[in-house]
Amino acid sequence: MALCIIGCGEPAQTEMTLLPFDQLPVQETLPDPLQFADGNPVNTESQWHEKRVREIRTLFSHYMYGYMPPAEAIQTTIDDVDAHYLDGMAIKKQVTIRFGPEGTPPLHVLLVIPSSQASPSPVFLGTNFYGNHSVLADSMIPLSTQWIPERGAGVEDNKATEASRGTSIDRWSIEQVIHAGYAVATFYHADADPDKDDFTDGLHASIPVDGSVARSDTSWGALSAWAYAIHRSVDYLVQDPDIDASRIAVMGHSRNGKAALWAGATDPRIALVISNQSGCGGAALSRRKMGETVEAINTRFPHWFSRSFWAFNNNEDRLPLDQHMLISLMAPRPVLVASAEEDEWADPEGEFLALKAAEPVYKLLGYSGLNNESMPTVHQLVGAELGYHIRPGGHGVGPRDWDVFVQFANSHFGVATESN
Ligand code: GTR
Repeated sequence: MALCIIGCGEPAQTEMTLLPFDQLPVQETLPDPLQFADGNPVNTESQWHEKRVREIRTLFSHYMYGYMPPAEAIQTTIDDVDAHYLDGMAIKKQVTIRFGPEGTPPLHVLLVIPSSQASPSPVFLGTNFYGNHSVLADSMIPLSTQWIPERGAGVEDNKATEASRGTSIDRWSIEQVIHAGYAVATFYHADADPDKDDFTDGLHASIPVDGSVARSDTSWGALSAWAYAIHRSVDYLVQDPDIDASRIAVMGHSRNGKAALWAGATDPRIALVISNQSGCGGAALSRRKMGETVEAINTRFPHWFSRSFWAFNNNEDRLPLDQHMLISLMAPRPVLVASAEEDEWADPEGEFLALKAAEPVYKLLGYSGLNNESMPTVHQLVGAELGYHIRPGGHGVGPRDWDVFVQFANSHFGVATESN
């Protein structure tokens, strides 16, 4: 039996017993987020915030995503500012964020801010799949020099070429989002950890956890590295006078949606999270074993999670957690879970049911949560702090999804736009 180490650099304020895999009880029903590890009920808001949140974060760190190192102080350089961007509609900043021991790879954040805003702007922050140069067709955005998967458009020998500029424009729909009154901040997730099965590059190779950069059973996987880098970007955003530090939303699609949820669950400065088709390891319940299973994801992507998660292949019922508990860690902050009808791999119903099962935590804190008993039909955004939306079509993210993200964020951030 191991004693709990609280993840994410937080001071340990509680101790709980973390059983080895073979001593974990089989639980066919969902574990109760409102029950302490010792079996006692969580009855009050302060019990939730002061103790249960830490327990649940520890469970996810220990058995699933791996422990992140403590926050490292950041140094930033503004490399480029264009005050008349997008025909004067926006300001573009390219920011390099450095942290950690010498040799730690920096994050390159692309920030586009609406210039029409009189006050600091709310912002959508998130990791991108293929490099900042892919989200806008702009020759002033340097091509990423990181490893890029071959499936990316305009990628040759795992490197970006000029042909890859602007190939993910729709995924971020930056002009549309700027027009809605939001800034967009994004960085390529490979700055934090290239998406391949190794532990030899990215933050893993530079920032020790418990004194070592060697991979242990509970070391941080790629999703934790991406989430940690999102936190370091938040460190920058809260200091940028053009950004409203109280309205930072993190958005992620698919694997980046998994990272977005984990980042939001471990950083209360993130005011809102949007998970788009994040599926297994994101918003979808593992115990359903629908679409992508724990075994399937650990087989194809053994580097995303901690090694300790591999034991749950075909053993989902031994998990002392499930994804409703990840969502509940955001409470009472808003979370939108967005699914697509044909994206069965991401198990839309499992995503809805996880949201629903997080609701008792929101209710304990005095909020209404989802307020919807059954899955809505397509095109309806339902819920209060917990929002759910399903659209027709398959896996992907584009302008029509951003309409929904903006609608959800507007209702919580109080943004009025022409499109309202
Ligand atoms: C799939 C993977 C999913 C999802 C998706 C994506 O191959 O099985 O978990 O993350 O990739 O990121 O697009």
